[in-house]
Amino acid sequence: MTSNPTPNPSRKQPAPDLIRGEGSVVEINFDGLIGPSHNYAALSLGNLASARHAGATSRPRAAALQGLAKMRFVMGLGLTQGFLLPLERPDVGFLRGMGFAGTDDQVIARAAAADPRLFAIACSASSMWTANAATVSPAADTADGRCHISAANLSRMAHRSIEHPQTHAQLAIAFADPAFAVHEALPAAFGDEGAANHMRLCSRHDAPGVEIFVFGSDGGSAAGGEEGGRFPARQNRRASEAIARRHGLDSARTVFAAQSQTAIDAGAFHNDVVAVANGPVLFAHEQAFADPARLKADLAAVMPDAVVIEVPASAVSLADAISSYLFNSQLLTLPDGSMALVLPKEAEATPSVRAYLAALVAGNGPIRAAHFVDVRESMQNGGGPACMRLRVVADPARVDPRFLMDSAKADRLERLVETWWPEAIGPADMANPDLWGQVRAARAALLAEVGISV
Ligand code: SUG
Repeated sequence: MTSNPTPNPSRKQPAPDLIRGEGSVVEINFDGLIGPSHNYAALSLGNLASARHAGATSRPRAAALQGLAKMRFVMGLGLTQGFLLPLERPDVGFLRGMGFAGTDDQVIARAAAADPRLFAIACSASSMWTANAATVSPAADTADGRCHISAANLSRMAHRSIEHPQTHAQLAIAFADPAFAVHEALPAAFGDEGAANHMRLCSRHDAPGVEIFVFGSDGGSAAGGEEGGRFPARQNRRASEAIARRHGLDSARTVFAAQSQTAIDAGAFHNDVVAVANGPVLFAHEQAFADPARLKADLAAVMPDAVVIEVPASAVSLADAISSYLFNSQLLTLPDGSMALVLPKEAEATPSVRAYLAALVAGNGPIRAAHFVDVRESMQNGGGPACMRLRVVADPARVDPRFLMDSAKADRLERLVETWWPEAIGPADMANPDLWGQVRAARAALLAEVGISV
């Protein structure tokens, strides 16, 4: 873990026309609408929930409705909600690149018959976890006063590495306004998993913050302790540094911290499985970071009013934290200024976590409430509430409104999901051409409903 106290000499004042007046800039949570191909193919090494559900039957319709219910819940707290669309699945362009030819239907049928594992990669609905879509640096942190958004290459897992071209295309539409700068993914040699390994502390969302980049290995070299653990480290230090540079961050307010190998080996494949930040609060497990004392000292130096809530292993073991997804929660500032956690129901069902949370919200700290939501279908693939959202601090008026949610749109999307999404996908269904026809028709109906072609 390091922080570089040298100020960035190229730092300029934010362009005033790009930063809107106080109050119009808010945190918007962009959730991934869960796609009709949601299934349990166990494609993610090191993700224990995904491995545990290998070959289970998924319920895409229930999954998407759970996701929409979570969005409604967050809107009900008085917050602004957005969404991103599921990607084209099966990814016919990817399969063509892998040498399958013919009409789209032929490409799909040939790939399914020739290589079921490769076909599963092309079918994954993994873009639902939008915390991995991109890294976002709000305008208040950047040299040019724009909100910078870098698509993540997700290069460590094959099924995720094919997401970024379509994700970037979507981000470029949603954030086409000059208030934003949308960047392509970094080269694949430098693994980047987006906001799942990035945290931001600030006094308020629209004020300059401290951005914390958490990495698992250096990247870009076979030497130097690369991939020495039980499970792969997905985020590279060099990728994090590149993102900080291209976003024009002030190096005096940027911190790089190593994940602990213990956490990675216990199944914390992303930092957001063991830590979450919001406003001045960092809520983390004591075993999340390689050098927690150094991180705390770095934060204290750059942000004296930072509040670190460190959960000791004696209260919640790393294993309980990871299986319950205590930290993979949305830590939100509500309109009244208080903070609330939106957690998965699995956290409530874990006795050590339930007891910890009861004491936490009863205490005098900044976190005043804990709410539990049912996102079981996503959880079974290792994605909790925090994985399901990408936070963008911006004026909603600058965002393409087609990507913003309201309750009438949520109603329409629920009807659409009930009509088009497959009810279940079991392992035997994967090779069925009818299923893939249904999945493609479902996405087409969604694009028509929201009026986006991407
Ligand atoms: O990359 N699961 C995702 C879960 C991502 C969670 N995101 C965050 N922690 N921010 C992953 O491991 C499972 C898909 C499968 O196995 O078929 C999957 O990709």
